[in-house]
Amino acid sequence: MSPGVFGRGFARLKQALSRTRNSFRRLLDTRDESELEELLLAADVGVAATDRLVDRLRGATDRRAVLEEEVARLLEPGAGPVAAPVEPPRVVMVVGVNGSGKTTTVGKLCRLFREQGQRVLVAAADTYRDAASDQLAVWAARAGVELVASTQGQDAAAVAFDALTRAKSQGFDIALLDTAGRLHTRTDLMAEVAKIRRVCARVKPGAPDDIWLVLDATVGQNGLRQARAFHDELGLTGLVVAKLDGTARGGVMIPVVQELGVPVRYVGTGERLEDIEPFDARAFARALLES
Ligand SMILES: Nc1nc2c(ncn2[C@@H]2O[C@H](COP(=O)(O)OP(=O)(O)OP(=O)(O)O)[C@@H](O)[C@H]2O)c(=O)[nH]1
Ligand SMILES: [Mg+2]
Repeated sequence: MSPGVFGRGFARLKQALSRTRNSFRRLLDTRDESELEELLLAADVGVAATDRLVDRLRGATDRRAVLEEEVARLLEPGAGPVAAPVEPPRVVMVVGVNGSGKTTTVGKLCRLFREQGQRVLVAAADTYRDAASDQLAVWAARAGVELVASTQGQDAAAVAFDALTRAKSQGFDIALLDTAGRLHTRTDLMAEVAKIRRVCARVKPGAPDDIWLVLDATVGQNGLRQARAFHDELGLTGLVVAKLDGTARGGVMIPVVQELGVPVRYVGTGERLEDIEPFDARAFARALLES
């Protein structure tokens, strides 16, 4: 297949996936099923997907093609950046554990949406960490979008309320909310993020339109636990998988998609503003398995 089929982002995706690809391509070297199981579990694809993949590989002749097809099918349900159209402003809340890549991802999304011609407002609803608002301000400036700043210790829900009110009255197309990192095991912090969500609905019924979890691809199996906790509390509408570059654990989203039904919307492939790709399950599977 020609390299252009999946567009310009494909080469970058492939580059970012190089370590994960090494671990997936090892699956092609063995027909020993217990070894296959071990390799798949080590790649963090989860028990259910491991069973399914081992099953499909049994007796397959073109093993690479079979694996590619199966990985694409596992990741395909609901995948991609496109979500149902909504009344503007589209409100997107970005959540996740500490250091997963939320603020960086929000910055990248600002640029992406702006390049699509959308008017973007971004809000610093992380009021925990020192200088969180300043960090976001740097990204907002790079992306060329407007910012609702905050100060440490301010009520994050109030920041969200102000931002959405402004986005609505000034005709923004999209409002992005960066939130504080929180451990999924801390019920008080999970309650706080649920409060931010409730406040959004007071400004715009049904908001947030999207709640995306930024999942750090390097965390492995713990990713499913994190995603489940956030999903139970908030009802996630998508995942952004950050830090795909430099990890061999890029299979981490498979159990999340399979077991929680939360689709992947974007992947982060580096630390720069432009290092983000809309997720395409077929391109991902191809990038993962082609030599
Ligand atoms: N290599 C790589 N690094 C990333 C990516 N996304 C984020 N990072 C790095 O991850 C680190 C944390 O990023 P932040 O965006 O500050 O993470 P955060 O989730 O906002 O952190 P808190 O707000 O403290 O919870 C930074 O060093 C980023 O450069 C990515 O896709 N690839
Ligand atoms: Mg942050």
